[in-house]
Amino acid sequence: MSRHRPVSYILQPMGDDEGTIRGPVDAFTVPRFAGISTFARLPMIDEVGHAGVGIVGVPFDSGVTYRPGARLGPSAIRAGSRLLRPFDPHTGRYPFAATQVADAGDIACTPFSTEDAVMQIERGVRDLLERADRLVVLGGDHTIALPVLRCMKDLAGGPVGLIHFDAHLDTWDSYFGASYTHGTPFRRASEEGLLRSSAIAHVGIRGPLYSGDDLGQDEALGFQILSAPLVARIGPEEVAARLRSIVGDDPTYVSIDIDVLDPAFAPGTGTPEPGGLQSRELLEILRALEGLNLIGADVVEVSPPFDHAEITSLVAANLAYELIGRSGGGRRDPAYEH
Ligand SMILES: [Mn+2]
Repeated sequence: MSRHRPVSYILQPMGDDEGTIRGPVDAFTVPRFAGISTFARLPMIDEVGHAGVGIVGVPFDSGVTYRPGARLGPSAIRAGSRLLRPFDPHTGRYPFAATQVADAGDIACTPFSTEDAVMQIERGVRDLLERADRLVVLGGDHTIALPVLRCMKDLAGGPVGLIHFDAHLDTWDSYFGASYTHGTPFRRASEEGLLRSSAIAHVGIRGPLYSGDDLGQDEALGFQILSAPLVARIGPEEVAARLRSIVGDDPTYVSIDIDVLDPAFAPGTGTPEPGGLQSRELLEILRALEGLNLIGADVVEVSPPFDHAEITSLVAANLAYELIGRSGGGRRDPAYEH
């Protein structure tokens, strides 16, 4: 069958059974700066029917308390993902080759009502889970984690563990009387019974709080905290080991607020806090979480208007790449020893 295809859709066949899994556009045929930006230049989900891992954007930022702009996150992360290559030397695997990974586009939601948007996002994620086994979600502000977690609970058949990378607790009760904001998703998720309270942790917490009681209220929900100074002290491998002992082998959701990174590594975000993780530390923690029972994941709070030279969207794309690797396994290169 010879059918004309636009040059940007020359996709590399991948997988053991050559051709059954469609990989990214071949960068040796079409330069990285050409063509339409899907995540990592992967096919759209409509082109493959069903995906083992779907990448979906949620361009919503009406829940922010400081700088806006995360609604532009998904498109910037896709642009930042053009440099990703198909082989991951840290794991010896091709993360796009064990299962079909595809870009599922964006979930459209209203920017004018946060309550309506939360419902629309939940519906969108539920619909998408008919077509994808696992999701990596690109935000958007952190509000979006709540509707995603509602769907994760149903996907897992019960409350899920949570590894939450963030400068902030995001377990506050409300802002200006509003329950659904980017500072409250994990309080709501706890109240709704979406989380296994014995298997939830924050990583990278730092900076000033409203009161000393913030930590007490957070602890009462069950959260354990691996603060940013602690991460620097014990290192990525020990952080990952402690996280594994907290969440165990049961289904776990990973939520990455890009502000967990120091503003030097992620300036393009809404509520930056000095003293954060380095990109290298966070990437190494994610690599060391190999074997985690990952039910789903997000990367949120990338705000391109405050970014410089794509610093933030580049690291966000690489974090999503690691999350895809932890979601689908990836096919090992038998010839690769390192
Ligand atoms: Mn957050």
